[in-house]
Amino acid sequence: MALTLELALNGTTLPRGRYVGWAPAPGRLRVVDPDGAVGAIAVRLGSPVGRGGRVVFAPQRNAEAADELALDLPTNGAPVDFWVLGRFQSPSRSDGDARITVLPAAGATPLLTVPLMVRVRKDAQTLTLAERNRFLSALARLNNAGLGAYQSFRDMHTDDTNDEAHSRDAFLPWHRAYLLDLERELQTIDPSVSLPYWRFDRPAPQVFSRSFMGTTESATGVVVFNPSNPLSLFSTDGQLGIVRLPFFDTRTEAAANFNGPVVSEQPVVQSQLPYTRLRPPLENNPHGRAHTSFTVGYISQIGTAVRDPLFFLLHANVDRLWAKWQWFNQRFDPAAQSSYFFRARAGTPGAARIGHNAPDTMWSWNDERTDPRPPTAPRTPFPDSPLAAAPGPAPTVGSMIDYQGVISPANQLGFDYDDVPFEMS
Ligand SMILES: [Cu+2]
Repeated sequence: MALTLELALNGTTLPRGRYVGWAPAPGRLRVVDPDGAVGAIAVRLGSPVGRGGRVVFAPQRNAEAADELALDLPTNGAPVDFWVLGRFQSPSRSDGDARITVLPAAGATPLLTVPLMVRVRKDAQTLTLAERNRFLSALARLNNAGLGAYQSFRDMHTDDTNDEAHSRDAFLPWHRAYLLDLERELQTIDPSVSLPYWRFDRPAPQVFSRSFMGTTESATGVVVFNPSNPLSLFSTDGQLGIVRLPFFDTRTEAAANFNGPVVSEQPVVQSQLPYTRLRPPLENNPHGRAHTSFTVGYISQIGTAVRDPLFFLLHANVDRLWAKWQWFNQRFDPAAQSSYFFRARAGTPGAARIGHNAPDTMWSWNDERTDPRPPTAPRTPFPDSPLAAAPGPAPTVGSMIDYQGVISPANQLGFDYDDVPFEMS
């Protein structure tokens, strides 16, 4: 007989729930065996300083978070709820390298220790070798030398599906869902993986190396990998390899095309324009310019871009810019004109093309295959997550806006960027 406690994270006591980002995750603690104690047991939650991630705690979702939280646990087993948040700028480097300790009110010996991961999307240039290799292995397994589910991602981003995702307002929400779909697939393979982003407004020599996304060493643009790089068997459309010829020097320069370098991040993030006026310039430069900073190759054209997995690192940075703009300007309300171009359901007067209004579901997770939608729906349904109920099997455009659950906790999508905090309005 001993005092026994049980801690649940994200609604489960199983390891699959032990991942948090910057947004609050629900925690629940209860006494399983009081070992003869009666009434309530006073404990403190903490997260020890170590080499990895750290978390902070809040008694309510909208309360200030702190390094410690005192709780009174009823000995009758009634659960006590609290919230766990990754400590901003203290992300994990590996699975389970953060810890929640439950300490007695007095004393330093934990009654319970639970490992977890502060898992956020990071700058690809800053990944540890282990982080990089886990990402590459998961990506290569999703591709499975051309036989895996990666091909279904490639099949949903073509010239024929252009209208669903580009040149209109759902450009950002659609690609946010697309990235999250891929990331959830990668996390099914290895839950410690998150999608890294390529900061294309800075030199990223680590990213363009033979041991990461590969280098281009001739005018053919054929990408070269180390033989040990899992991506060396990367195949799409039944063809081995990637073609990518940069216009800029990948060792020393930010992305640039013949018109000059991509716009830097600050003016994008700090723009106070409403969403409808932010989206077109952002889609053009930096997004379009980053794509066309490769003069030859898959990534420079919409119809072939996803044949190069660098696409997802590029788009993670586009999505990060939007997320950072949302945080900087507090633009999380899908029903506000400043956050998104909210219109009536498609078919009613004044509505935009179907798939671009906030209440519309997005192809191809919605299984809609009749005109004006494309004739196939390769990614139906949207994958679920052990950490977030949203966005559900057929995400709407609007479901992508409040990704941290700032306005409504139920909207939380379960991802964060290393440099974009969670902040209540
Ligand atoms: Cu696209």
